[in-house]
Amino acid sequence: MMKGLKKWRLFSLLAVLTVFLAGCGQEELSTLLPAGQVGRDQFNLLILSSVIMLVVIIVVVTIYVIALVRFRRSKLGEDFIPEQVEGSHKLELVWTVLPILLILLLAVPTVYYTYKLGDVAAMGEVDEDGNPENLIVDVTAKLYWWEFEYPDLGIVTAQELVVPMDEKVYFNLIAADVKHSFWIPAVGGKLDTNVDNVNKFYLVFDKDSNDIKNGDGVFYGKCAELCGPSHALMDFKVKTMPRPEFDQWVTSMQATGEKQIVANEQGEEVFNQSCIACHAVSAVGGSNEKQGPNLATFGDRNRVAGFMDHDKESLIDWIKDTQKHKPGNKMPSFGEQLSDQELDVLAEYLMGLSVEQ
Ligand code: HEC
Ligand SMILES: [Cu+2]
Repeated sequence: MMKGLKKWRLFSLLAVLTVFLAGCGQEELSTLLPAGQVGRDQFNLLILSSVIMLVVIIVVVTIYVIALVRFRRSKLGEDFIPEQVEGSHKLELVWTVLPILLILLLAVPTVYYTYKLGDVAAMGEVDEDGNPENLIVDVTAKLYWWEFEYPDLGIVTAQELVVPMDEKVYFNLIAADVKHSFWIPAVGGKLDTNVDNVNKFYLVFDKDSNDIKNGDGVFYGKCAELCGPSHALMDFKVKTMPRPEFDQWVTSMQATGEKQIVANEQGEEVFNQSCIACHAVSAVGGSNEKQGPNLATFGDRNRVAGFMDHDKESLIDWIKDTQKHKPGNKMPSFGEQLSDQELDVLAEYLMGLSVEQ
């Protein structure tokens, strides 16, 4: 009977663990599968500190259990007085020096990497021709979406960060309204985006996001600072690609400043009436001019509003009732203003905003 019960307990423990651990190790969003040098450095620190803590726990628990078992009153009798060790030099030395060593072992690499990963000295460097050596992205976090501006390339995008692989990409992080936090679990972070000061750091992306099997070809980014009712939906996506492909993407983004191919002219008309006040459809020009995200490459995105499926139905759903999907967000719902036919052509038009072939 006892044996059966024990087996059953073990089984349920394993079952629960399976559910928990199933959440780990997904390439597109796991710190445990780092996809860049920064992520790897952070991961190694994590392992180092976990191992040290584990050793301490094991040693302490072992001593504790030995003491419990060996010095039971029932075993040694009421009058037993154990050996008195007060003032023992040997013991005092052990429990002073060992923790100091452990803390040094933790502190030295932690401080080293904190400075290394925060080193943005190379950020503004230019080559002989005066061209910037490194890619810089200005990130602005807003309730509840992300804007990515490439100041040296003259383009801006939203919700989807596109970066070249195998080089340092430098970030200027700022928030427009309240405090948010920029985090790409598989690649590195997180760093707060504050309202009144710019935080800087760099990341390295060394895996092609195209090769991620179940992540739709993107890494997942998150807001990691509770910022309001839709905080949990404040996601963004990261596309990484080889340098030549990235350069191509930049060129086509820059071309959205000129006349674009319009997939649905009626849709464009509706857009120009109801939406253009808050949304730009050209990636060229500064940020912060409009209240809503830049929609220049909306057709190439992987999500609507950062988290909904990227298809026509979800898009129409979003425009009709934005507040149902993302409570508290700054876009009004249009379900009452626009007819089904208008919504349909509008969605057709937006899905056609594409620079990828
Ligand atoms: C008052 C300003 C405002 C108006 C008008 C407005 N929007 Fe928005 N829109 C926003 C804001 C702000 C967001 C970001 C919402 C969020 O994700 O928190 C947004 C998000 C979106 C998104 C999701 C963007 C993405 O990158 O996934 C789409 C699509 C969109 N709007 C389409 C429209 C359409 C179509 C209209 C016209 C019918 C419209 N918007 C009118 C402010 C506006
Ligand atoms: Cu948040």
